[in-house]
Amino acid sequence: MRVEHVELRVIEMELVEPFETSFGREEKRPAIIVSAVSDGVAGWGECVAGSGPWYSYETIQTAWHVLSDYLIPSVLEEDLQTPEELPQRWSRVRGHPMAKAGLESALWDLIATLRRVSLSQLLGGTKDHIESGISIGIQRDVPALLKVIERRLDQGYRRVKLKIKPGWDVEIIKAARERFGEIPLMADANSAYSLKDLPIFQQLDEYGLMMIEQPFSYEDLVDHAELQRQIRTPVCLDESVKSPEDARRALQLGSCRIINIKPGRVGGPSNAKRIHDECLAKRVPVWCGGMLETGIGRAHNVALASLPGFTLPNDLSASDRYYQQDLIEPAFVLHRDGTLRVPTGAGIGVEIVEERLARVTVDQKVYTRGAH
Ligand code: OSB
Ligand code: MG
Repeated sequence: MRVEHVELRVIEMELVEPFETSFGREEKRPAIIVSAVSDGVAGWGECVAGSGPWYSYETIQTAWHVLSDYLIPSVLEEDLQTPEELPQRWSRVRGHPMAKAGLESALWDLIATLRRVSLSQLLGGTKDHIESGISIGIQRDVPALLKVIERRLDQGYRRVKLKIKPGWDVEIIKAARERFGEIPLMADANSAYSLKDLPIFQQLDEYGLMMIEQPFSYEDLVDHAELQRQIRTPVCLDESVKSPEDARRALQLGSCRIINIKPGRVGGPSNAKRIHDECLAKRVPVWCGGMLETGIGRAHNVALASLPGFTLPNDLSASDRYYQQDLIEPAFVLHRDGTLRVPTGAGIGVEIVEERLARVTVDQKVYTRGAH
């Protein structure tokens, strides 16, 4: 495939409600939307780097730089057979998985569209709907949290994930259990604790959580393994798994029993699929995480989550949980059985509403073959 041009757009989307985690509170979600054109057909991707280096070191500006100066020139200069070549081709660029994933995902959509197959089919998906969970941020107080949980359960979400941080942990899990009984419940700490906090995890261990996500440092595998030896609740890694190699090391060390796969965090759909394949072979359950994506990134994640190893509910909620008006049509809606449909049209299978995209665009640049 010969890519003729690539376009980057920085957008800013207003969240329907602020989202607070142990690393901060966000009211707006910036993103870079990537489009790549070949034979007059466009493929679309989304780069999930943040406004600041909080979840990972990548930001909108670092991703823009790496895309503009290294990744885009490489796909404009050299034709490509399949996007699966890209992790190897880009291995000279150390790190920057979110920048890589933004462009690689646009190329997956482009190839699927050119071949007139759905992205789910191209990736090897086997499901026509995926289980939807909800990630609930830190709230003002416990009564406010219980109200949010109740509303989300009424809407049909199949699993509730509560963000925790020191001072907002055992008490809220206890309150949720007392109020809602044996609902599928889990906690996500976004690296807010260390092994010194073992007693907190021993208390949490009494509440039958499906898993505890990323309790310790974003760089750690060893202390997580120690924690997993000390508690029954499965540890799930998010931030600590940035590549297929990290996933292999984490499983070898026993650092977790479940992996949250986010294509942005692991360098793109090819690496995400590799981690899935290895986990499936080793019978390690996986699920697809989210980064408050617009419908473009969400459509990519839904296609990925249609692979057979995604056996746990995903952080893929309906469009209206994030944004008043999504950038795509049709929007993702939660069905009464708590699932999202996997689009069947070519590529990501949703239409980009360019007029809405234009309204949220704050910066834009086109890169053309031979022009740099
Ligand atoms: O840790 O999973 C996380 C959102 C932004 C950054 C990190 C995380 C999250 C979420 C939201 O939990 C998941 C979603 O997109 O629904
Ligand atoms: Mg997480």
